[in-house]
Amino acid sequence: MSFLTAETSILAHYTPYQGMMLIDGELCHSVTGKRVDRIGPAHGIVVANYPEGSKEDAGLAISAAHRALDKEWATLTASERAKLLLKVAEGIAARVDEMAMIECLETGKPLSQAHGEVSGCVDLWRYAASLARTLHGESYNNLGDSMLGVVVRQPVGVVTMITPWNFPIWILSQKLPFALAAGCTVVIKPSEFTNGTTLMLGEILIEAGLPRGVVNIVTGLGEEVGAPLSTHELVDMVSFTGSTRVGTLIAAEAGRRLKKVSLELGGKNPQIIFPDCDWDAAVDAVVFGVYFNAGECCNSGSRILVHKDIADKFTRAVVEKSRLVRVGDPLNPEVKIGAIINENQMITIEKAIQSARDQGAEILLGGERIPSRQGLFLEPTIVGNVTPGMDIAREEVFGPVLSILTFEDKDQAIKIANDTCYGLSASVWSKDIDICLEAARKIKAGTVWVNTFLDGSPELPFGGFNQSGLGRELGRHAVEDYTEQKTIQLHIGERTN
Ligand code: TXE
Repeated sequence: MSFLTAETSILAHYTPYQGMMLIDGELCHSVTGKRVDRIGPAHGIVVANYPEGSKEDAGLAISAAHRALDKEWATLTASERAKLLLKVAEGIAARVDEMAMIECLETGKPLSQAHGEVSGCVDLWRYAASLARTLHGESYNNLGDSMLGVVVRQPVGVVTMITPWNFPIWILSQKLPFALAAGCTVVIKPSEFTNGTTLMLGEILIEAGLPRGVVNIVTGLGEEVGAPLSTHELVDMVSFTGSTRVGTLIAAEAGRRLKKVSLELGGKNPQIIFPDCDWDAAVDAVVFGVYFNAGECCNSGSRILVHKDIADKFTRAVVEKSRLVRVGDPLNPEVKIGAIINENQMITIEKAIQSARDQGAEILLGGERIPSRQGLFLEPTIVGNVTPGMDIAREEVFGPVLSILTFEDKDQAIKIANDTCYGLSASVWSKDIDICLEAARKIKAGTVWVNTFLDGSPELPFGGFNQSGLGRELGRHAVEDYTEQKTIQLHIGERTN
């Protein structure tokens, strides 16, 4: 394993981003005026500075969103709304480099990956614009001579969005443009670790001409700002991506008040490798799948299930390929694994590795923190001799840590694949179409890839079974999730009795 160091020349010219919240159409400070620095996890320097919002700011933002619901926003045609979303897409496209840089510095992910994330968002906004124009209701002309039924879609109302730190602008873009396409108004609370791209998007929304109050952004801590966003009486729907622990809490609070909830939570995603797989493609997918975004990815391919006949050879191939994955400063173009988001997350990962050791697994590669004065780095880690009952096989680690399990036949592979509380994604690697289709049908996951991994498209719904979440984002129904259906029933003609 080799550690690559800083491209210091880039940082020498960097000025920390001074973000502002967005409430009622104005870029603003928090009510208290307090601000807080974000220290980048890769460089140990201040990379940005933000308002420290509070309950009061959350309340102001929710009221602004509520006021905006029935104003100009409600009167726009689908075509006008779509035009605005397309303008935002162009605004993001114009600032990709700047947004990618703050995303990289705040998350610690490689700049090239941050670049891919931000530029990918442009297409999400464009796709949502297309859905704005196809959203429609239904009519029923088969209810008897004197009745006509019309079902219209109306915006659900004020939607709050609480987002995490792993793909800050991508995850927000899976939600926000679709809610706007439906005609909702929104309050966003980004993760306190990664406000940057969300606040830049706030600036873009103003430039695009979004009416005041339609989107509001409040920065701050989860319990201080996030909690009121799921309990306030003027909030109609909460859309959350983050940990299963906080998601459960939010769903309980919102549920008690009968608010609509959508949740995108964790995963422990299996890749099942059969002996007849395309060997090189499968090895590549395993290595990419676990180290992409330093494993801080709900879709991370964190467990592989390998057929016993090829287990030794396949494991050796994955270990060898993993040795070539470069860890280090995310500004260095050769680096594929950047920094871990914060010390707490690093400790969580270290504990998971230790628990694997304690439970009898074997560390085949890595397993240690890389000493660095500036940042939080971990060696790419592979854990072998893992059995389905071990914590490392069942719990989300959210780090560059791969567990390798073996299976004897297809039925056992499917059983192990389904043996966690999650159900976000999975993949199957075989040239036998029957095996692939049977596994795809029987694995309980929101996405099953066949002979590929981590692919996606705005057209395809994304979300999980079981404790991986509630509801789906993306896909052609994504806008409908932000609507309520209303039945309008009309009596026609003279009454006969
Ligand atoms: O997430 P949190 P954390 C998983 C992953 C990781 C673990 C912890 O396993 O190790 O979660 O990460 C806000 N009311 N994922 O602690 O706390 C918080 O401010 C309302 C999976 O950072 O769930 C942030 O904006 N909001 C995941 C958001 O919730 C609250 C991505 C997510 O933070 C709150 C990230 C509260 N009481 C972590 N407490 C994925 N599905 O991709 C916190 N928040």
